[in-house]
Amino acid sequence: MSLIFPKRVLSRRQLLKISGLTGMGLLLDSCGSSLLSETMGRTFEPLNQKLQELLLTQHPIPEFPLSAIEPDKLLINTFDFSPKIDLTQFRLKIDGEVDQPKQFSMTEIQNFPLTSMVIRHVCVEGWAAIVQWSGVRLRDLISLAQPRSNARYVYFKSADGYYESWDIASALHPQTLMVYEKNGQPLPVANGAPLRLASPIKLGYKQSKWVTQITLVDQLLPMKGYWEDRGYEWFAGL
Ligand SMILES: Nc1nc2c(c(=O)[nH]1)N[C@H]1C(S)=C(S)[C@@H](COP(=O)(O)O)O[C@H]1N2
Ligand SMILES: [Mo]
Repeated sequence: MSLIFPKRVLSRRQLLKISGLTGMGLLLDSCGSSLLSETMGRTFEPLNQKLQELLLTQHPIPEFPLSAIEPDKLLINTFDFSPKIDLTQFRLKIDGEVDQPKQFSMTEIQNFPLTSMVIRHVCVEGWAAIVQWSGVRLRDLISLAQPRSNARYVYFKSADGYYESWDIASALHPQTLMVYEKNGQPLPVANGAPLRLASPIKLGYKQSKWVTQITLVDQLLPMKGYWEDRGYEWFAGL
């Protein structure tokens, strides 16, 4: 992993230098089903979170040119099944710690300004792909719902039973998008159509497909995410 993804290692190194955990801290990178990495994750996550939030809110992530797209490298990674979603019924709900809960149809979502980015998708299972994603900025959808000042985390519910939680700073990052196109084409169902998360600042498992509900909360619940609840790191920053 280190040789394949130098960018990720750099930001890890920076953190490890600051937290003085060189070596030990690298254990946090592993797929974490061991007791040790779970314990380490719990103990040091608040520190990581604070530093990473600072680092990432200040730096936009450089994007790739269209010519760098690797169409065949994005592998389908779905824990169970691809849900069938009826587009006429589909609504993206935004609720929780907001003053104006919202529901958007795909037509409404597609009427918001389109943002495109070419970024690297990185899966902890050891593969990566440069992909173009297009859709709307999550921050624009969230701001329409008028988030309350106590909103600190964001939960994403998916139609296949998957769930994820993010820190609010990462969710509001300008390159965190709800996307409905992949490499200039309508998003395939296997990749999360009608709507999925995409962001260059988080590992692949944070990027929920088939998102139907976005809930702002003031604290994390015992269920943090599908893979996190099976031992993977929660922040999962790149
Ligand atoms: N709803 C849902 N979202 C998901 C997953 C999933 O199983 N269900 N898998 C995650 C993982 S581990 C990765 S690497 C990416 C894979 O996205 P892709 O299948 O479009 O390549 O989706 C993420 N989002
Ligand atoms: Mo993944």
